[in-house]
Amino acid sequence: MFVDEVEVEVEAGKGGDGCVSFRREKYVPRGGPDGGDGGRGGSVIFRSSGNVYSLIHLVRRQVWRAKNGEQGYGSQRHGKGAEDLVVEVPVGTMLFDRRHGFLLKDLSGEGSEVIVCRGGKGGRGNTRFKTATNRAPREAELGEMGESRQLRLELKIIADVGLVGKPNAGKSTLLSRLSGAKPEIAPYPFTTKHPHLGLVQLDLDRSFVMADIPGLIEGASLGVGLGHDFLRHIQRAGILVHLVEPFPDDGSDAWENYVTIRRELVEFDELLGDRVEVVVVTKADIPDAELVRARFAEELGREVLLISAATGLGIKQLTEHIYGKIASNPPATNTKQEHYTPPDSNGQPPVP
Ligand SMILES: Nc1nc2c(ncn2[C@@H]2O[C@H](COP(=O)(O)OP(=O)(O)OP(=O)(O)O)[C@@H](O)[C@H]2O)c(=O)[nH]1
Ligand SMILES: [Mg+2]
Repeated sequence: MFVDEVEVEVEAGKGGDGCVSFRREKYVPRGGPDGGDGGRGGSVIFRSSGNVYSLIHLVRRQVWRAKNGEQGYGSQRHGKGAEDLVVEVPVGTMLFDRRHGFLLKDLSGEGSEVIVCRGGKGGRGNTRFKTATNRAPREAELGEMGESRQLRLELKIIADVGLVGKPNAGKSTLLSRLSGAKPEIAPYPFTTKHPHLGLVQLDLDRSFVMADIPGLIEGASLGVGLGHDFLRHIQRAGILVHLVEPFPDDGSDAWENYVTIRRELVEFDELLGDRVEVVVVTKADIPDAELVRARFAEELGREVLLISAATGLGIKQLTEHIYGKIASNPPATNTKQEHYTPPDSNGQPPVP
């Protein structure tokens, strides 16, 4: 299952308590204080990893808690600090503080991390309270509580290229032909139920990441069909590749379909309307597909490509064409929706 939104609670560990203890040794009357400090509580860290693709592993557990620090002991032994709890999430995960509504961190690069809750400091043992006037302090500190937070995690895939188009346009077929990804493919609409990512390798040192999302239909920006839930996964794509089926089974017109999808993209996020777009007519093996391509080229006044994932026609040119565009259009990590003002002015500042 693919999960791209989840809410969890996180709690850092409490610091260990400081210890009250006095030296007891034979022949040493009134040995001084020797209580050690408590150890630090574990912090909770979120880290992005290229090996994790979904937030599904976070769904089953509601609270992510780091361990507490150990208490201090006599003979000036300090308690052990607890290990930090590291939670791995996919690259492109955004962490929001739910209570205050601000964006804590956008983990948009591989291996980036953020401490979401700091572990509590250990309390000082009574050794530390010894002074010239108080040689036998009976006081020690308690360990500090760890921070806690309610988080909302939202995954926005980061791909160089986002594939868009109506259901059945051939998006998943293209992705599976170009990469190792295995999206569902079938001759009916809404085959693909969630986004897929594929790495397209042109040669040894040229590659790009392509995202396939479920097909879009009229009203997608308002929630019709499956597309809406997934449109945000193309919000950050550097360029869009818009696939158009020349002669849809439902008898609809290819150009009208194209215009409809464009409208939905802009309705959803107007920045998508300005994103560089490569228009591609698919299923070139079907008679007269070339006529449809020519019509698009004329309407748009720019280059429109023609491919067949079935025969391989135009595929190499398409990947080269895409590669040429992505170098100057890297994935966006800051789109409109990510500038998010906290509704509550008392919001704590983000943890660095
Ligand atoms: N003749 C021909 N059929 C194709 C070609 N590419 C895809 N198809 C067929 O078109 C149908 C739909 O392909 P998909 O790749 O599932 O389409 P999609 O755009 O991913 O569809 P959704 O996931 O529903 O949005 C399948 O039956 C494919 O076999 C092609 O180049 N030529
Ligand atoms: Mg599909």
